[in-house]
Amino acid sequence: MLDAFAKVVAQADARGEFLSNTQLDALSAIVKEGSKRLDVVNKINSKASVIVTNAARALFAEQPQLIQPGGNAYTQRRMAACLRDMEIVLRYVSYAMIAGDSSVLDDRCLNGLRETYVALGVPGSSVAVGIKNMKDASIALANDSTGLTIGDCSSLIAELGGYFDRAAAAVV
Ligand code: PEB
Repeated sequence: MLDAFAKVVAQADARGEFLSNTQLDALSAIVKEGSKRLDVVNKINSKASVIVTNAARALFAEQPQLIQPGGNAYTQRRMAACLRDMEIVLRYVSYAMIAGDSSVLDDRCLNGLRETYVALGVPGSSVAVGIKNMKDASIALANDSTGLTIGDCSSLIAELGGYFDRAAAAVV
C-alpha cells in the first residue's frame, strides 16, 4: 500500500535517482491542494450511507430482477451483502483519495474481486452500475460548493472519478 509520496520514492529508488522536477511538481501540487482533498474525503465519509443507499436504490430501480425471487439481492442476507459490498468499495475509494494513489484500492479491494463475483454468481456488470451511481453521487457532493469559497477542484474530481472507474472496470 502506497501513497502518492511513497510511490514516487519507490519509483525513484528503483532507478537509483533523486526525485525528478516533474515528480516534485506533482507532489507540490498535492500539497497545495491538500485541504481540498481532505474536504472531498470528509464529504464522502459524512454522506457514505446516503451515497450507498441511493446508489443501490437506483440500481434496483433499473434492474428490478435483482430484488425479485431468484435475484442476486433477493433475501435480507443477499441485500445486506450487496449494500455491504458497495460500502466497502466506497470506503476503499475514499482511502485511495486520501492517499492520492490507487494501490490501497487495487491491492485490498479489487484484487480478485471479479473472480469472487464469478464464483458467487453475482453479476459484475450490475455491481459496476452500482459503483457508477456512487461515482455520480460522490462527484456531485464534491462539486457542491454551498457554504464554501469556490475554487478549482477539477483535477481532484477527475482523480476521484478515476478511482470509481477503476473499481467498476475491475468487476466487469
Ligand atoms: C466481496 N461479496 C460477497 C462475498 C464476498 C464479497 C467475499 C462472499 C462472502 C459474503 O457473503 O460475505 N468482500 C466483498 C468485497 C470485499 C470483501 C468487495 C473487499 C475487501 O472482503 N448482489 C447484487 C448486486 C451486488 C450484490 C449486483 C451491488 O444483486 C452483491 C451489490 N455480494 C453480493 C451478494 C453477495 C455478495 C457476497 C448478493 C452474496 C452472494 C450469495 O451468498 O449468494
